[in-house]
Amino acid sequence: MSYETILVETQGPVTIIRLNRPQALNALNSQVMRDLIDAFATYDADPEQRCAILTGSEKAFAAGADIKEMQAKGFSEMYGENFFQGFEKVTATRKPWIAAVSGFALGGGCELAMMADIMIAADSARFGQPEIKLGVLPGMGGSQRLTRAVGKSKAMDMCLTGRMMDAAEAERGGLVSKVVPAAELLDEALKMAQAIAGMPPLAAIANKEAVNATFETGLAMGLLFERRLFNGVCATEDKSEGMTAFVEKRPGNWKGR
Ligand code: CO8
Repeated sequence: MSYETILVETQGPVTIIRLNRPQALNALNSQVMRDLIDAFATYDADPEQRCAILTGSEKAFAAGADIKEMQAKGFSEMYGENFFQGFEKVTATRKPWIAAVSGFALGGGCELAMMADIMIAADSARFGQPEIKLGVLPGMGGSQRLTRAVGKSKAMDMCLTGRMMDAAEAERGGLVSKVVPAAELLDEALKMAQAIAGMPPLAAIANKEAVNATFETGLAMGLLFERRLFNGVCATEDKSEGMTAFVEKRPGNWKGR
């Protein structure tokens, strides 16, 4: 499948999606959104694919939503079209995916990266929510996801000053899981993706659902949800195989059921 604004390839069980609008530092417009929705849905539906990576170029993961597309839109157009609401479909991806960020991840770019299950940063990465400088505010979840990731004070600092955070600060703040040299970013992301792809697929989905429940529920409901998921995966063949393989001191042979 070929797309206008992204490149997609598979390496074994890993789907690699690369934002590809170099002329605009991968700014996100409606076409990018449509392409990403389709690519993530295709990944999610393919039983051979077990983990995905979303990445950009060395200079930019994505420098934000496309300002030129938004420039002339007032309230009526934004509200009427429910502009960019489709990005919620990307977050509905059930299988795991990693954002591998190099260079600028600003505004909607930072927000898109924060939709990922795991974020890995190149040492060149720069994160920011500079929307205030345009007279607006984050609109793709940044005020919520950044605050949950780094806490109120740093999120306020980022949103109110519009400054950029480098990769080291992003790691200290808990925004990214690790920082690697820029030249090794894709290799490191692939290593992680291959490790995830080697796990029992239903357990991967259940783990993702359980961690994400933290953001949707209180502790008591979250614990109950986790317990029910745990009980549920105990009905899978992969659970029997996983525990038997451990006892027999051999790797598991996953069936995905
Ligand atoms: N939108 C459109 N075009 C962009 C964007 C963008 N966000 N960012 C860069 N570009 C374009 C530039 O216009 C330029 O194009 P051209 O060559 O035609 O002039 C090209 O990319 C290269 O950019 P620069 O020349 O500016 O490159 P520099 O290396 O000098 O600077 C920066 C790089 C610092 C990243 C700079 O480009 C910049 O500040 N970009 C804008 C960053 C920004 O403000 N992002 C937030 C955008 S708003 C947003 O994301 C809101 C999300 C929520 C939407 C929700 C809707 C409901």
